[in-house]
Amino acid sequence: MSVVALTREVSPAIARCELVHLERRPIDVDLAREQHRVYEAALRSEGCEVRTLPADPSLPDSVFVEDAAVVFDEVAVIARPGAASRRAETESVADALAAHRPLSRIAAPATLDGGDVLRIGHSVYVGETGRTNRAGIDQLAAAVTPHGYAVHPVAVRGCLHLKSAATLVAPDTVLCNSRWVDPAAFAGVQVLEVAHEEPGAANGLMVGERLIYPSSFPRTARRLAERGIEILSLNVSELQKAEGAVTCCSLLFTILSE
Ligand code: CIR
Repeated sequence: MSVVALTREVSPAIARCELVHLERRPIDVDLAREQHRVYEAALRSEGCEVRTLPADPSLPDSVFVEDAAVVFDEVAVIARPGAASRRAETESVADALAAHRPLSRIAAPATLDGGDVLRIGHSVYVGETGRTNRAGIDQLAAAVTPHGYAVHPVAVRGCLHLKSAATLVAPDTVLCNSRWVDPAAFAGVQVLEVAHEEPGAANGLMVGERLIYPSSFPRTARRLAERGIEILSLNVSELQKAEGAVTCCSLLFTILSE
């Protein structure tokens, strides 16, 4: 089964990215590009076929493709990002996905960022955040409930997206910052708490047998390793300055037929 990782090159305008919880700090664009290339290489090393969209100088945040769509086996839901500056990111992502899935689109006044959607099997947890509103959650539910998914709204506080606060780091384990989301929201899985000193540490990307994980959270990385989770540690400092993390730089989906 072939897994595609859809990515997009770092925009030369990334310094003008949206920021909500972080102070603006200078971003080294060349280093960001290099870190992104290493990220893509990690995806390849785990067996993904990486397909990269060209950089777009008019869309500062467009490297964060996760926010533009949510891909299920049955349908790709094209998001409507909560930040107006990011809305034009979705068209090229929709074009890239159209060959692989029927498309369903989130429409105004709804907003939804893919970073707010955490799928665990057929349970779809959706953060209600500054980026994703209740109408966005309802439209996502309308698109995927007919395919057997159950959509659960989740309250999130203190961070950008649900997946800033919780991600799946093993088939049965959610890594979570319980100050930002109540872990009781996730039924039937084990919860591993981030190290207290590392509030931003809850975002890891499971791919193949490993977890792509930022090198900037060593204490939480130790907790993951103690659970037997194998980590591919990456320095993503420049992407983190743009309030990005590791899930947000790719859209992973299985090729069902081509
Ligand atoms: C934003 O504020 O939209 C971007 N600067 C960061 C988006 C990160 N996306 C994600 O974690 N899914």
